[in-house]
Amino acid sequence: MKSTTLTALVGATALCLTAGTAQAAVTFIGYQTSLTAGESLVTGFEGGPTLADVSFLESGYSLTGTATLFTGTTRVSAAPATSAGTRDTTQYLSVQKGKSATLDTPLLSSISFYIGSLDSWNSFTFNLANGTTQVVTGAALGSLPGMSANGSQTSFTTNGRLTFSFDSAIDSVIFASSGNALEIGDIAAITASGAIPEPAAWTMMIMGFGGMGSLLRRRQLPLARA
Ligand SMILES: [Ca+2]
Ligand SMILES: [Ca+2]
Repeated sequence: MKSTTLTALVGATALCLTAGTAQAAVTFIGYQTSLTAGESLVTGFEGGPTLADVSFLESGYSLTGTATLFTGTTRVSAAPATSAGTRDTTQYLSVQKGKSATLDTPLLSSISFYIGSLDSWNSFTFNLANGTTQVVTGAALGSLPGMSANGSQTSFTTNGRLTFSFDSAIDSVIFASSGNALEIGDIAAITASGAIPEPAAWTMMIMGFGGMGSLLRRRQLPLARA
C-alpha cells in the first residue's frame, strides 16, 4: 500500500473534548482505503437521492440531515483523494457550510471515516453510551502528528482513514461544517461486542510511529482547498 502510516493517542485535553474525564484514541492513516483489522464497512454512501435512501451494509444504522450526496469534485466539494493522483470516483457525503448529517449507530467500540480535504471548520460530535457528548474539531485534528486541516484536496495529511474510539461506546455521530466542506467517502466500524485495541497495543503504535510526524509535516505540500 502506497501510504503514510501515522498514529496518535490523545487524551481529552489534547482534543479539547467537552467532558474532562473522557479519553479518546484517534488514528489517522493517509490514503488508507482498506479497513483496519476487525472493522466492517458500514456504508460507501451509495444510493440516494436523500440521506435516508443511502445504502447500509450493516443493520442498526440510519442517516438524516441537510448534507448532500455528491459524485466528483464540484465548486463546493472535493472528492476524497485516495492517492496523490487519484480520487474516490463513487458517491460520497458532503457536509457544506452550515449543514450537518446525523448517523445513528448501534453501540460501537470504534468508528472510522475515509475523509477528504480536512478543514479546520469541520467537526465530529460523538454521543456516547455514558451520556456524554464529545466534540472533535478539524482544527484539533489538524494539530495531531501527521495531520493538517488546511483543506488540501490531495495531501495524505488531509485525505485518509480517521478512526475514533472512546472510553464509552459510541451511540451516534453528527458531522457538521461551518464552511465548505466536510467530505466523507465511507464509514466502517467495530460494534461494541467486537474486539478493540488494547491500551498496550496503542502505546506500541505510538512508539513506532511517533517520530514520523515532524518529518512528514515538513514535506507537506501547499495545495488548493475546497
Ligand atoms: Ca462511495
Ligand atoms: Ca474539505
